[in-house]
Amino acid sequence: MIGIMGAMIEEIEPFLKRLSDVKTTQIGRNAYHEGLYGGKRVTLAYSRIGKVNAAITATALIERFGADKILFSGVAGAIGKDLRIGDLIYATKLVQHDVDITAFGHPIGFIPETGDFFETSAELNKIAEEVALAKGVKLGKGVIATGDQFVADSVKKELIGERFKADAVEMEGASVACACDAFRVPFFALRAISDAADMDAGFNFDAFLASSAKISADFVLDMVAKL
Ligand code: 4EZ
Repeated sequence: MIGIMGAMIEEIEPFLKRLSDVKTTQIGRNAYHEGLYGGKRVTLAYSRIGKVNAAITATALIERFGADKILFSGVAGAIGKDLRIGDLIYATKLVQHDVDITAFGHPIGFIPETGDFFETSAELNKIAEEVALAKGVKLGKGVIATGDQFVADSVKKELIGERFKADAVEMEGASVACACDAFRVPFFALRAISDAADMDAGFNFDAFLASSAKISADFVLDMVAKL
């Protein structure tokens, strides 16, 4: 079964509209929608915002619903200068930019026995490249930095960019990657840019959340058809 998740309802709504035979199960505070897309069994959920919520939902998808891969779809703030609102970027690896145990000599983002960068599935990334080619859409790839902060400050953004060579910033990806790594489940993370993580980020996020979420979801659905 393919697990699909987003953080916010707006990020999964474009999927929900196109699933058939939907059966919704409430587990605690989250709803999980099992359904079919192009004959494939998928389970769809939004976690609510942030690393902890996202790790919980990823774990439930794996442990309660039997997800053997997880595809994350949503929006992100751009760090890379060549990324525009609506552009797609998938993560080659992800890092928690807000983890700090530097007091023990570890670099920011690093956790003993866990590491810092989580790699995504080479196989799923290859399918993404094929879909991009077939659709004729531009698909960026790079490092996505995750933390429990909405970044709306050029100085903070540049710091994250320099420290991790990060191209985009959001609040869930690395925690889902961590859960997938822990359970040995292949992970794919796609985001469409909603803002540039600068002083206009809050305004642009509100303006472009729905349209960028749809761009990301449409792409992931084309991937599902190829899995
Ligand atoms: C978190 N998501 C934003 C949630 C915002 C408002 C109620 C993506 C995102 C993001 N995260 C888009 N732009 C971002 C930015 N500049 N910093 C962090 O995954 C909730």
